Amino acid sequence: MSKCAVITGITGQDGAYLSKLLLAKDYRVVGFTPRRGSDTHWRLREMGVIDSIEFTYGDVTDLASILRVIDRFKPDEIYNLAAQSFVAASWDEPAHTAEVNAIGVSNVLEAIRQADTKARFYQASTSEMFGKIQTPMQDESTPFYPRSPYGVSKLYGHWITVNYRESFGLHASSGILFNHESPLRGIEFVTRKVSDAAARIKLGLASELYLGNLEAMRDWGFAGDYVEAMWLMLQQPEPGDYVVATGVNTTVREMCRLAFEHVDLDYRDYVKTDPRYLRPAEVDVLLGNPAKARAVLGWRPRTALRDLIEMMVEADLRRLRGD
Ligand code: NAP
Ligand code: G4F
Repeated sequence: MSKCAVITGITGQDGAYLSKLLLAKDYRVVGFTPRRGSDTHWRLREMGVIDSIEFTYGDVTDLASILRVIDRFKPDEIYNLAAQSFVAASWDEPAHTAEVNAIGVSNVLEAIRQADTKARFYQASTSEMFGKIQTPMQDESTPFYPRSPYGVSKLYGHWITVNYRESFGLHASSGILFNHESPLRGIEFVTRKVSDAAARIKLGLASELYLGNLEAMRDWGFAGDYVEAMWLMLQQPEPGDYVVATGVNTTVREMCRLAFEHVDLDYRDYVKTDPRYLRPAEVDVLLGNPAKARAVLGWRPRTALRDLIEMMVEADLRRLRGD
């Protein structure tokens, strides 16, 4: 019999890639989504999976809605991707960020406990928890030092996952994923902001791009590769915590160079800085060590940054041309 997976945050970037992966593995995929005023399903449509997903209304801040989805679908696996995921916005809405990213996780775990189900649980943790880095390369044993309300809220989500695993024996795993991008990335994140701008400028639809800190370094990978690691974590006999990263980092400046070079432009002619995009506290550098994911899960990143950025610029060119 095919397995059933519930995905919170299914309408986000990772939700779209994970749905595609699970459907290809013959899962029954249930999307747990809050009711929104506007259409939030564009990624699932672009991915070509929307008609294969069963949707149910729910919000991770509402324990009853999680209990209801567990009772109704009896999932084998629950992937908690729901979040207020934009770091910059977390200083503007710290309480909401905590409600979704911290209390929301606690609610899903508590629902699993109360329902007394054997459902396996995945928590979408993040390299932002390392923040002001304590070691040049970060792995599962690196101390955390979050630098934003987002990072702080995610740290609660991570530790409550560890705690429910240790307290109640839940098969609950925490994936500490470094930045991962794709053509389905939200436009507010820097890679997509750059790929969209490079495409617009190439097509004569824009003439400049304003960014914040060009010297920040991130370990960027492809979302399509990273969702495989999520699934692999839940196939292990024992739950655990895993860093998922490429082991290579790059500045925002160099990422801009790659994007503009792909359309035969020099980023220095178009990219300007604006203090509006600087953060109250910055995460200057992140660099992950995915050795454990490689050894235990057999997981490897397959997409180099240049290929990823080119894929994103090409997708934005197609969208803007209406192809
Ligand atoms: P995303 O595109 O921002 O998607 C977040 C999803 O969460 C959206 O579907 C959103 O729905 C949903 N959501 C927000 N509030 C909710 C609530 N109260 N109840 C239920 N759903 C809610 O994020 P992503 O890039 O796919 O990332 C997926 C997860 O991985 C997030 O938890 C993120 O923090 C984490 N993460 C991401 C990265 C990365 O580089 N992408 C790295 C590490 C960790 P609406 O759009 O309708 O609000
Ligand atoms: O693309 P970003 O907004 O991603 P950030 O803050 O690293 O967070 C993303 O990755 C985390 C994993 O580490 C996730 F947990 C989180 O949910 C999210 O997906 O910014 C990347 C870097 C930052 O240093 C930022 O200051 O780019 C710098 N940056 C420079 N100019 C900019 C801009 N970021 C954005 N969004 N917009 C700019 O104009």
